[in-house]
Amino acid sequence: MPAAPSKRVKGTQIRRHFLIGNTAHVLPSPGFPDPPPDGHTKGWTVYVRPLPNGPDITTWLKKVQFKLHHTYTDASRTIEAPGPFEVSETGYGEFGVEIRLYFAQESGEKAVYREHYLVLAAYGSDDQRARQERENKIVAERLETIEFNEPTQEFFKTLTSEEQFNWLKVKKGRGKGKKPDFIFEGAVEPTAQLPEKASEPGQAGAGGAWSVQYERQVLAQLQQSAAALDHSIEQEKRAMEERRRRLEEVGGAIGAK
Ligand code: SLL
Repeated sequence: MPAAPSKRVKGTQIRRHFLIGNTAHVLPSPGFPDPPPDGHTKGWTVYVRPLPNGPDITTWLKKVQFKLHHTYTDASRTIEAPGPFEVSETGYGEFGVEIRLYFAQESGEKAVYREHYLVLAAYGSDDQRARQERENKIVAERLETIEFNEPTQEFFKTLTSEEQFNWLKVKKGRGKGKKPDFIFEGAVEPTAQLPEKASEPGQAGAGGAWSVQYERQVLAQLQQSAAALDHSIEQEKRAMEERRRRLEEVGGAIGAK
């Protein structure tokens, strides 16, 4: 018999940030069938990924279901941890990929739904489009946040464990007499929080644009709309829905810059 879910940690919320997005290439392109299937002009990958230098998302994310357009055979694709949580395909058209996130058993949380509308064509300023075409690579991704409200004690332990950073560490100094020393790869000290400032401002697609600064801007916008709302439970629910929608819009607008 499965163990009874453990007690919840009262008054605690744990938030995790991650990315949902897609890359796309004009075919033929390395890694995709050549010649491409009849009528297929683009190769793409839709994904759910950790932030660069963020904690391992598989501590809380155990399974992702991507539901593709019905023109695909086996439109429902399920990826189990450790992933990578991504699906690569070829095709001709854009559509909304339905994404379901399934959490660790001990969380006691139900699956959560997200959508990502594939971007297959170059977008943004003339310069940005020129670069995308030159590199034959389009990246359209947005910051997502998940909040675990009053996590179970067991889940809280997982979410706060040191091991979730292990994937960012590389072993150094394995020479004789030297103890293996774990160091972090990359310029940014790993953290469960967002970096204070975007490492490369405005460079969506490389993870560089997601920062505390950016988050504050988003939050400020959200607070403005939230302030206009009454505090009754019914209205708070509507506000939550509104925030989610705005976040997605802001994410989309950033991705489309
Ligand atoms: C469009 N509304 O016309 C969209 C439909 C269809 C996506 C997109 C090929 C699937 C397959 C494919 O790209 N489907 O032949 O396996 O833009």
